[in-house]
Amino acid sequence: MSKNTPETIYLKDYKTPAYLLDQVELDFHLYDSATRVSSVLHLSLNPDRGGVLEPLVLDGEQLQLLEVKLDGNVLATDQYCQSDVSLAIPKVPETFTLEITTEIDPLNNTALEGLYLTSGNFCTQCEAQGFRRITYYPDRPDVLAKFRVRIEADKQYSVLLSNGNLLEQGDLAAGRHYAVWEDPFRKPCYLFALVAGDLVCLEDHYTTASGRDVLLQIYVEERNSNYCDHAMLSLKKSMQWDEETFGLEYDLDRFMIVAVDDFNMGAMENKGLNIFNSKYVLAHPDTATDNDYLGVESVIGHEYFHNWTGNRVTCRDWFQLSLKEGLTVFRDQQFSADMNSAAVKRIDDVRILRQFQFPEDAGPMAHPVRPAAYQEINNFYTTTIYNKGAEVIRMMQTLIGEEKFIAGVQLYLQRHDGSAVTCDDFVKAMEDAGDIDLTTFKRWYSQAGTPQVRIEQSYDAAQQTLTLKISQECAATPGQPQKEPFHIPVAIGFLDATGRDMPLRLRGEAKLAATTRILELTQSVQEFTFVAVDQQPILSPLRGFSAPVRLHCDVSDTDLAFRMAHDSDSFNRWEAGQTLALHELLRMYDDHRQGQSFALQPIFVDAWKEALTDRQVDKSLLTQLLTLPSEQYLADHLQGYDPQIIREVRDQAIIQLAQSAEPLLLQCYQQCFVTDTDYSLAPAQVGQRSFANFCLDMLMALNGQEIQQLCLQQYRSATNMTDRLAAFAALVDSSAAERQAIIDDFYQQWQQHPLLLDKWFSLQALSHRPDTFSVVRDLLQHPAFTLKNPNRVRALLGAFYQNLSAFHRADGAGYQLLIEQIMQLDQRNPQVAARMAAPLTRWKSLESGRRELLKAVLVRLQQLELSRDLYEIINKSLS
Ligand code: B3K
Ligand code: ZN
Repeated sequence: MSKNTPETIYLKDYKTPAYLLDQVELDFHLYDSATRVSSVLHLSLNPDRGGVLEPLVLDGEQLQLLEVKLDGNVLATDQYCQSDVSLAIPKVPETFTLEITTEIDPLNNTALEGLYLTSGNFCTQCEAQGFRRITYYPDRPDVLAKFRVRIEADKQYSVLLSNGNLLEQGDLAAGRHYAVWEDPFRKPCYLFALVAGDLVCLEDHYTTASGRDVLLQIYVEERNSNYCDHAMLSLKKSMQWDEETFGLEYDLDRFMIVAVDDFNMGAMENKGLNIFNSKYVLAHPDTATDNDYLGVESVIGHEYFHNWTGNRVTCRDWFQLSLKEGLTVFRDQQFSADMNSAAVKRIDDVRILRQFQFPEDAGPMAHPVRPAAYQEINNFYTTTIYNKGAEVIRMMQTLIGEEKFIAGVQLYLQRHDGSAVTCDDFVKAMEDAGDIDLTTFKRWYSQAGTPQVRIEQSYDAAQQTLTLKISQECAATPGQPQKEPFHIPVAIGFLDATGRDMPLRLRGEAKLAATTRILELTQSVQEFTFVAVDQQPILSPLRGFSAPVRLHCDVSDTDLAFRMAHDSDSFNRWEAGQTLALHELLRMYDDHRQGQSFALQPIFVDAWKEALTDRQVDKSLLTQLLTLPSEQYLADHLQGYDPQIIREVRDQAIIQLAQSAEPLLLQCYQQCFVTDTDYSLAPAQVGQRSFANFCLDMLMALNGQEIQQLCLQQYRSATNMTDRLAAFAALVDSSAAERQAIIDDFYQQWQQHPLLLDKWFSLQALSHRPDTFSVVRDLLQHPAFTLKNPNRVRALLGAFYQNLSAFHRADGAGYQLLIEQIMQLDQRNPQVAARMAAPLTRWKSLESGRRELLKAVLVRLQQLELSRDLYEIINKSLS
């Protein structure tokens, strides 16, 4: 903890490493609170640095140094300098061997970085800078080495794992045993992993396209051994998909996954030994929902895909994080789209982008996809790096086309296999494969902020032309007062009066062409004129959400309703409905604020009811079409928003829709509720469940006793967790007489399942009931609540702050509650504490009363002793 302003690291200061590593040998003597780590590092001066001998500086934090030897000689304490964060040896030869022995305390490692214990098992997390908590080392991603690792531990830790191939294992005296692993691929230390635990192993095999046999292993605690089938299946699908789509095969003989309960994020792509938050491995119909299943599939895919995009080709420095994360998120999105409903996946991805990334890009933590500076790198594992980074990759694919994009990825991997590179290197490969100049496009990497795109259309009936005037601008973000225009692919289509797509022809083109057209915007304002447009079309702009921008386009609600019913682009059907709903809700918000009555207009209610009866569209998509925009999305469209008004308006709209369609909703529910089939993840079945549960949820808003009984019945007789949890969520949010009994029942039944207990906490914290704040306060005292487990923290506190009106209470009590928890958490786990602080940073967008309260709280917080992680967030949010 430090109150001194932490050092800022700048991209412009990047220098190649002074010394390079060839080979690393690590020897672990595992003991819970006194693990001894011996390393042998074979180092040599980096020829790039001009042959000048420099002091050797190694990174190291929270290590007890026992001994240093240089070329076999023990160094006296005056031959090296030790600080809290480094070990420096002023004089070293050009090539030398360093042997270092340190002692660390995994048991008391509460930050969950480096080597720590979780449920009594050892595991590691080294990205971004956790390896320096294991031993002194050049802890930077551009230092690559071959690792050989020996692990020695008590036999109670029956499984001893590290990266690569198992070379030998055996027994030792005093109830101990050992294993030796070697990873043939050079890697940066952030990809190092070690696991030692009492785990069971589930095995399968995969034969690669070239006929090699790969052993697949999933390691879990015994109690979880029945919950791994879906993860294994997802892994095999990922391997096959990467071969079929990108021609990429797995490269080692063994691929291991270990599931642990205490993990700061979702999972980690360590070479050959992925370590996962158990949330993204365990799945069974009794305990996991459809969304959990999809989450497992996508994270297993994501980590597996990193083997090429991240591990074989890695990042030169942490500013390039999106090089691996944006690209790998894009790849996992494509994978999920191919495995399930592509339209629904796209809608989900855009929803996430708007819910989290757009607010980030408009707030004090806004940063480019490739940031220019940071204080704490862990704060930069953001939705901008990940999700906007994926959108940037997607735009390149849109610009050059799918085939050339695949060729570009392959070229990038061939060129840079085994090295640590930059985002520029990736873009260069795309330019070469796509035969395109991406100079302007690269501004997406260096400029933060969400561009605003405005489209104005004018139709000339006499000339049969339609002109689109498209302009763009981007508001200032911290440190970037002025922006240059972005290169934006705008996919558009025209609908005729019957709702059919019209072929498009730009002025100067010979013939009518495809019905979706990519317009490339590279300047502040541009005009595009279409000819042979024989009737005034209805514009379908930004199809598939072809760029991460905010679109402004003057369209009537009638046209939106028409597009919601007819657009051939599924994404834009959904988008039209969302825009229509947004207009309605914003108008209601204004009415409410002015003390007037507020209600949806009949045109919206009618369009919504018509969509409800659509038999053509698949049910997952239908659920998306019918779901109103989130409270956060509304907040994002208001200056100085009042979360309470947003809540009342949106809830009222739901009640109005449910009232006007009650019999229909009941009918849909009864038709779609699946009772007699075996649980499967087939898209049709998933769609039916989501639609039936959506209808149930809408009906429950009416608080009728009959529907409550139906809901209770669903809760009690459900044959899978998707249906049970949907009923449980609706009951938790209701005033049903049985409500508390059901909450208790769920707890009794599932308290042995941490992941279900997480849901039990979350759903109570997400409730729209007026007593939610005091419920959350009580839950913080519940014996099952603990700050030690990140999942539990996210389940209760993370859900609570997403509950906008409960969290942003007018008296500021929500802020106080969160801050007390964050301050305690900061002592244990700064990384998670800083994440939990994200909602506090958005104070500027609130109405003045709450804004001042929240600001005052932040100012007080700034005076306290904070971790570097939390300090950066709080400080930036006030500057
Ligand atoms: N690369 C890891 C994230 C590491 C986060 C460190 N604070 C998981 C992933 O994105 O695949
Ligand atoms: Zn990743």
